[in-house]
Amino acid sequence: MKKVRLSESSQTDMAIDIFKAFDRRAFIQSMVAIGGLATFGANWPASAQQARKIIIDADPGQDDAIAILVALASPELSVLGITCVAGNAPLALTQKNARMVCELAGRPDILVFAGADRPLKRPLVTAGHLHGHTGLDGYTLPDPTMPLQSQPAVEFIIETLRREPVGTVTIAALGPLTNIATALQRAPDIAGRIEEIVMMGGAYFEVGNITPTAEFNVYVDPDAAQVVFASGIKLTVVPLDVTHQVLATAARAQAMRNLPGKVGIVAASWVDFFERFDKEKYGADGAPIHDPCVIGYLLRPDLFSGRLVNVEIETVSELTVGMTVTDWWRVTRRVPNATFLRYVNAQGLFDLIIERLGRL
Ligand SMILES: [Ca+2]
Repeated sequence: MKKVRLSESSQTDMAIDIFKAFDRRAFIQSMVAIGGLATFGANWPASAQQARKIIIDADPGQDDAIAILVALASPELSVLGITCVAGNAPLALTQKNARMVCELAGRPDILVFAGADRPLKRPLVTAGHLHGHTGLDGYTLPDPTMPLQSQPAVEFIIETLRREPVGTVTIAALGPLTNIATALQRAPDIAGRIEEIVMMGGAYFEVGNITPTAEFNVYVDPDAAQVVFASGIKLTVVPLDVTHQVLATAARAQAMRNLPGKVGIVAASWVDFFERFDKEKYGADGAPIHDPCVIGYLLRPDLFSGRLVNVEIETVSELTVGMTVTDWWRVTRRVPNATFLRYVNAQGLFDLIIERLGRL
């Protein structure tokens, strides 16, 4: 009997059709059957395991702030430190905002470090139009009293990775990759010690949100992104393709607001603040909640699916600088270097985010 072998592209077309036609369980079973998409469930549930050690590298930012809150509320994660970078707002604000968020979570013991105040090779571009003058507009929190660590962020990253056993520290990257790339350039030995980098950044099917082809975090420092994508480190990318499915609808924002305690009200106020811009921009029912998807992936990888593919960063073209050129259809022989996520169970993720915010 003659065997019919589906081409790669028809397999994936089938995947997408199936995704549209059936519920998520049927979709995943189909994916596993045809080998078209990988799903991730091996690390869950984590409650029975030792807490996973993470460094959060961030540029808070309202969505960074919610991500930090979810991480601090999650016993499956041990936050070794928060390293701040310029991005959504200048560094002086992002490091201050990170400390305000830790105090909101009742965790003034968290170590917060200041890192790069500008990209590797380019002038800083911020997103004040989205995040407001403070980077965290929407709810006025008291100025932090917990200290900023005197050690520079890059030194902390290097020292921590050299101190901890090989393969036991994950980096959750929520902003431009300047700190991480600088650490890798200064101490190449740490590349082999990082368990995984899970980053919010890039876009392929959803194209760009700061230029027609570029997502903000990669656009701000494409040279740093290039260093990270070429590092050989296990890399998981949470692109706009995923985050644009995770919308803070009115009902979800209300669920945050209904939580007992202050944290839910603050988080809902942040969502309200940037929602007005995003609603106008995308015409969707609610703003995408980008950075919490990274923490959500660390907690519940089974909610996501994607593909191990090659991703290259455009650093030269004026037209498309910062583009994550993703070989989704595997039309080149370039070596796969990143797991590029594509689908998420958005309601499952939101249920998790709200449940965790409710613990604070
Ligand atoms: Ca961010």
